[in-house]
Amino acid sequence: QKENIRCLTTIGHFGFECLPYQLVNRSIHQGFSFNILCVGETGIGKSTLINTLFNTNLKDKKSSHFYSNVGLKIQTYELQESKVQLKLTVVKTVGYGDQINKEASYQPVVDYIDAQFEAFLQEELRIKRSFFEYHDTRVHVCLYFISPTGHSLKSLDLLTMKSIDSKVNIIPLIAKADTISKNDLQKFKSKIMSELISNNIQIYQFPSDDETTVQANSGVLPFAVVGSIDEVKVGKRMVRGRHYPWGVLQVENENHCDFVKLRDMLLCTNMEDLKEQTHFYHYECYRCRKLQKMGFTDVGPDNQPVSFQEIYEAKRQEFYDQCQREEKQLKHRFMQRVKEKESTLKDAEKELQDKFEHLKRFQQEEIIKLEGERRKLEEEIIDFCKTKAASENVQAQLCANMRKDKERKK
Ligand SMILES: Nc1nc2c(ncn2[C@@H]2O[C@H](COP(=O)(O)OP(=O)(O)OP(=O)(O)O)[C@@H](O)[C@H]2O)c(=O)[nH]1
Ligand SMILES: [Mg+2]
Repeated sequence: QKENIRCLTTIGHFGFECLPYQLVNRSIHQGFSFNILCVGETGIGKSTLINTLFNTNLKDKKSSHFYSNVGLKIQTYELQESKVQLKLTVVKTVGYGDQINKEASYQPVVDYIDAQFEAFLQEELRIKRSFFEYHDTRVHVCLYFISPTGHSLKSLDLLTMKSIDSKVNIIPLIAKADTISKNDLQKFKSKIMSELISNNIQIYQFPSDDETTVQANSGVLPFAVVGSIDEVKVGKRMVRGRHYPWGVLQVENENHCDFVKLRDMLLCTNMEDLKEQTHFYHYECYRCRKLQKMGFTDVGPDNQPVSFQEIYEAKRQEFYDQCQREEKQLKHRFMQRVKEKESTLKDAEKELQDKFEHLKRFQQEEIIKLEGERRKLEEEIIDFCKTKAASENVQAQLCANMRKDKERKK
């Protein structure tokens, strides 16, 4: 009887087993975004590596070695691989390590990372949010290019990594790894790792829930990479590599360098984890610090949970009280200054009054003195006139007498 039952095999999926497909379809429709920060000295191979990673030629000019400060070059590209669209933002340092005084070299990098967190926080706090249109520029990964010196990390490397390790997922790379021999490379790798550990620098930790990835990546850090988008002929195949007089270095050959491991880890296996770490760990830390600085907290002084509204109202009251206090202080200070001004003005007025009285007295004395002198002068004039009149009389008398004498003589 059983043999007669017709078995049907289902074509397609039914029920909630379709949920993952919904996510896949929606993600493909929306597209993905990924933001990479490349920190490394001028000419260390940043642009070449990014081109190699995304198998494209993202045109980029070479930087000069003569910038007085470190800057950042930000470029956004729309890439597509089969049906998947990727909005890629690449931020590269310009002039990094070229200054004599390297003290402030890491600051622009720190400021850029913080500014992207701040922009996202501001978007989050807006009343009308537009997360679908918002271009999230938070840095998902920092590729730190280490010079292939074969010795140890430079102090600038340690300083920069230390100041950004709590803000971004750092993946250390040994750039231009084709310039170091295989033996030296292994020693260099262990030296770098021990220096990172002794300086307590946190680098990106691969997710530990996937055993195969953990095993594949163990002992590989820092990735020793070589970049090139040039095609070179090896046997009958064309491969991407660098052609030297003594042979060809194949970029995608795992025996030659760690490029494939880096690409797999960055783009195939851990891109989502890097984004999650950025959002749930680094951004969360920034947000927490920022909100705490603004006075927000989850629990009150009595260790009881407090709501956002309660904090807001308490803050508003605190602000109002502070305003009142400041207004009172200002008024008090103003009154004090008015009093001070009044008393100085009164002093000045008194001084002026005294001066005026003094001058008045002096003037009156002068008037009296002058009056006396005038009277004296008038008396003198009268006396003079009298004397003059008397002398004129005498003179006239004398003239008359002389005339009489003359006439008598005739
Ligand atoms: N040997 C070797 N040379 C490389 C490698 N990657 C890049 N180069 C060469 O190094 C030079 C500089 O490479 P870029 O990719 O322009 O370096 P960059 O860091 O982007 O330089 P700026 O943007 O000017 O700071 C070029 O001549 C590259 O061909 C590498 O892995 N090994
Ligand atoms: Mg470049």
